[in-house]
Amino acid sequence: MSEAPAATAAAATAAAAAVGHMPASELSVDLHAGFVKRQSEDTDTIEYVLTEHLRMSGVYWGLTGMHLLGRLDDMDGDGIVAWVMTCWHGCGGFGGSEGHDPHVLYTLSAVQVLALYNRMDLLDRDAIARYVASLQLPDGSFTGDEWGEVDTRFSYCALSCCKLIGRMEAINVEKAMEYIASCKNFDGGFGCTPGGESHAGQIFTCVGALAIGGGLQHVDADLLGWWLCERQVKAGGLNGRPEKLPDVCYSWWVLSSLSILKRLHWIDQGALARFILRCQDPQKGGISDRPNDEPDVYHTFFGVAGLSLMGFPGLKAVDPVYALPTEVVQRLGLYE
Ligand code: GRG
Repeated sequence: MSEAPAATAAAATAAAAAVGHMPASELSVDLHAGFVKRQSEDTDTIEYVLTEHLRMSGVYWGLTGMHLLGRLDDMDGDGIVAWVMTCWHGCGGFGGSEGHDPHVLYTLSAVQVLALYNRMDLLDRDAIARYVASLQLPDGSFTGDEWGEVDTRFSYCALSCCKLIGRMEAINVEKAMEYIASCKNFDGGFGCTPGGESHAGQIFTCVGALAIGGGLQHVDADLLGWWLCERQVKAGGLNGRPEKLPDVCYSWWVLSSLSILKRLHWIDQGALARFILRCQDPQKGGISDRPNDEPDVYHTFFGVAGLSLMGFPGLKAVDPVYALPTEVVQRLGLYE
């Protein structure tokens, strides 16, 4: 059911133009930059306390969002880099906050933050590679930490991390690809473990990991592309699986996967962009999961990143595989 190349190219151009021609002023860049900065400074709030365990990823979301908005310089880069290094453990992994145990997700987030600031020189790449390799099981899967939970999210984190630090040889990439392929379902999607329900978030991790490890031949791009574009609901937003509510974060999980599969134009990008723009808080800034909900840094980042993937004017480009600004990915030579 592949479309003829000429029709595909024409549809892609038309879809990109729909968003690329929207007025840049519809995205409240100043308000969103102010929102992200305040979230990092207001350390007395209940939200700040309750998110301590995942701070490293929160910092990555906030900073990548700021970079895409062209406002990374508003942040205290030196202070952030110093804080990241306080979360490092001698075993090679990073914790989610100072004094927290290491985990492959926070190790990836820490590496991503240092990549954003071009401070990868601070990393002990061999120690990180040994830590990530220690989490791989004989079937090719990865645990998140020493406690043994297996999930395709951790496969993505491991592969992305090793690629960013230039240590792919530390892990068994072929087995990693085989394990992810074993998580593929009849509908073309992927779950957390073999037989797990297809979910857009897991699909990003599997398609992204397969892209990094050279295993995209395991994806049925037409079947999965169809499942992914079925995620668009009447309001224009995307859900993560059938019969669920739309949520701005799926603007990333779904769209990045479609982009990797070169099928971004299979959804109505104009309608999705308008849905994301309706989720902006016009008073305090930030983007929420759905219109009129409370904004947070997670949805702000994934909303901005989704708009960036669709070519919204004024935003820097984001890479769909690494979820980092294209200029950072180019600087690291990840596609060379
Ligand atoms: C570098 C971007 C990046 C990611 C690192 C951790 C990870 C790798 C990816 C997470 C992928 C994932 C599973 C995302 C989904 C998150 C989410 C919104 C889960 C909610 O699930 P439900 O079941 O929500 O509560 P629904 O929408 O199905 O009702």
